[in-house]
Amino acid sequence: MLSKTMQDALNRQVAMEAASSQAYLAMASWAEIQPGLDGVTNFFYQQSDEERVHMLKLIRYINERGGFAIVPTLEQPNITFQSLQRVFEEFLKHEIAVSESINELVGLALQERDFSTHNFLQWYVTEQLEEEALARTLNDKLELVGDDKGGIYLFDKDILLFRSAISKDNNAAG
Ligand code: OFO
Repeated sequence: MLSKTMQDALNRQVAMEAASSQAYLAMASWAEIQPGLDGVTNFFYQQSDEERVHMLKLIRYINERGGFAIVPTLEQPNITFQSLQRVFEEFLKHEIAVSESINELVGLALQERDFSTHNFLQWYVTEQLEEEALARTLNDKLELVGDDKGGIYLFDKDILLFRSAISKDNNAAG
């Protein structure tokens, strides 16, 4: 059975994953109305779907452990961006905040001697490692490209390949 403290903390993470899904959905929608950003658009639609899956995993886990998962109210995320660079800076900032939140949860699970939750959270630890690495790589690439239109064209064309390359590397390392 989950302690009340652990349940509340996991429910806060449910809200954070839901907010991530909304934030990335807004990025997808913004990218979709910019000319020529099909790759970025697909990337953020996929990213948004993944965050929903992360939220669902938490909901199922909380209920499975005798708790009650709360479906959260959502605030409207940022819906417009000054540039592609701003979108990816925000993406990285967001992923760093999620990693910090997961680390807090892991610490709490240990403190509560809740080893099932500690074990469950390891999946999120690995996922965050991957997502932060991906967000950093994409920011580095955009910095190299600057305002060069040809570079942005190639970035957009290859963005989904960068993601699969990073998850392959991490799976091989793991
Ligand atoms: Fe939920 O995976 Fe990153 O944020």
